[in-house]
Amino acid sequence: MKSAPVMWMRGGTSKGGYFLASDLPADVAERDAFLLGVMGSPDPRQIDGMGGADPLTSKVGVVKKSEREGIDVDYLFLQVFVDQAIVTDAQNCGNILAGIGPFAIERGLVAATGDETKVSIFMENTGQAAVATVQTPGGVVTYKGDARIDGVPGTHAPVPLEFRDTAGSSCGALLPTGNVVDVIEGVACTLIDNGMPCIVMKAQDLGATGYETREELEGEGFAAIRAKIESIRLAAGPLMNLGDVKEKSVPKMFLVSPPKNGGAINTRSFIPHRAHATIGVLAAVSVATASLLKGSPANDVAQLPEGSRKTLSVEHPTGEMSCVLEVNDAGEVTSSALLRTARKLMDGVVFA
Ligand code: NQM
Repeated sequence: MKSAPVMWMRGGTSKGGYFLASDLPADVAERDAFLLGVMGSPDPRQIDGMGGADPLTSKVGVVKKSEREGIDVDYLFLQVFVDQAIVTDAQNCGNILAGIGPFAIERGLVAATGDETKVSIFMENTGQAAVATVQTPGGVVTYKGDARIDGVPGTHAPVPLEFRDTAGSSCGALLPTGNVVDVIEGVACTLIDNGMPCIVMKAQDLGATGYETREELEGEGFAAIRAKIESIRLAAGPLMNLGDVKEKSVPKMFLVSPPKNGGAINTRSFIPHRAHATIGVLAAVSVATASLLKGSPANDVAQLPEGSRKTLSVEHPTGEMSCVLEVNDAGEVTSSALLRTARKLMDGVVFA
């Protein structure tokens, strides 16, 4: 297979190819070989493909009409590595998720229901559901609007996303080791999964400030800290029920510090080797959840609002992401909601 219909979209602060499952080879090896060719991987510049030489722009959403009760479409996320010949479904992606509702309506998998259309999406990577609300004035998807998210210039139509029961999405439990804190290589870590497997550590415990720019995090001056972070990640993978994570894009690694701009917590993340320009969606939910756990490194630096419905502004290198968390009497997060936007960039045929 050398070509396939595709829509290229920005979803949140990520970008990638959106395919109908029926337009890709059913054989996984064949599909992955095709997608590597589409993105131009492996190559740090992805010069011979559509990828943007960044894991955040080397992403794929595969969509089909769902046969599940109460669900409109099934969404499989695939991360195409930039400089290695790896395509993995071992992680989900909440940013690419933001484009799934509009794509499903545009491709006729879901009918618009008025000025707004709710699309329920089964996330195949983690076996959980999300609901996206898409602006469809006059029954047609619009990408134009007044919503602004940090990390994306301008304003666009809002795509609110709601999640339920994301705890243990990939690790089987919110805290896969049963502990709020595990000390790995002398560093206090929270190993947590509320939609995305994450390891949350205090920046200062690694000798960082936590306020570095993406360039500083990826620069020579940070190499020793990056090596330490990777060795913690490799040790933690099996403890999180993820097995050997050497060739996996999870767990994501977080350095947290006190908020600087009136938010709840400040973050810098590695996903897991490149530094994130902003923050992942489900990763933000997981870190926000960690900040609620008494005795955790995140709790130690966080400024938390009161109440059972908490809006936690998670600061990141280029702004913040507000997570609305519903918390039950036991202090557990039962649902989360975030605002994203998305935009159709092109619709056509891609060649591998
Ligand atoms: O955590 C990047 C992104 C993500 C993932 C990554 C994401 C999420 O910003 O739900 O959105 O962690 O690889 O697209």
